[in-house]
Amino acid sequence: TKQKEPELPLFFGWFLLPEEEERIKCATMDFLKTLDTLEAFKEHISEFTGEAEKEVDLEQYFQNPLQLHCTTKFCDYGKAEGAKEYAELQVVKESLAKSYELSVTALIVTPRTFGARVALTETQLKLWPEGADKEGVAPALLPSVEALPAGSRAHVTLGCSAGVEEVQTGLDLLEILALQKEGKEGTQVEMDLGTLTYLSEGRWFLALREPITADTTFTFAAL
Ligand code: ACK
Repeated sequence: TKQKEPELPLFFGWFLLPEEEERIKCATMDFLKTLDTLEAFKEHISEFTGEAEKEVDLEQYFQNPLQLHCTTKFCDYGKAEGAKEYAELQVVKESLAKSYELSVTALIVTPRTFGARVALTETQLKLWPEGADKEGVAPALLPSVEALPAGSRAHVTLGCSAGVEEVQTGLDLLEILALQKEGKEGTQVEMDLGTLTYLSEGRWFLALREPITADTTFTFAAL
């Protein structure tokens, strides 16, 4: 008789503990509330609204994801390339259900997504699949992404605008990092939380003065 293949999840990743989720959501919402009142932001408002002068309430603009997490491997129930190989890695099996502290070092806001950049430790990078940074990246952006350190795409999606999928957050983050590397930074604004930089086409990057840490569990999405 043929043995049934073990089923693969939608994705593996670090999932924020419920109390941590609340704390991160509050802190990051406060930032959104401040951002849409800044003159520098209002100057570029049309990149969000499609027309100048129109106001935007960023808290309403972004829809919250169900559970805050940092994806390591998107498996798509086994349909994604390398899904089975990842699930079978010794380090993955050993790390399941273990606790990890993630460090958020920056926040990004674009007309599509709102996200937190995660700086992975050496230990955490062992769970970051090879090639994950460039998966689904547009050919034009590939050379810049390949020049970034492994794990550059690591993030927590905090919200997406209507009709945008969560996968976009990592792509927006990579684009911003590539622009920064090319020195294409625009207006800078000092905020309580850190330095806010504008990177054209409605892209904003807040480098946090103090990283925000979050306790997580490494596991897979049950859905
Ligand atoms: O914010 P995220 O990392 O973006 O969390 C979700 C999670 O998997 C479940 O959908 C991410 N995701 C979706 N599709 C892909 C993909 N093709 N490559 C990498 N990550 C993906 C999404």
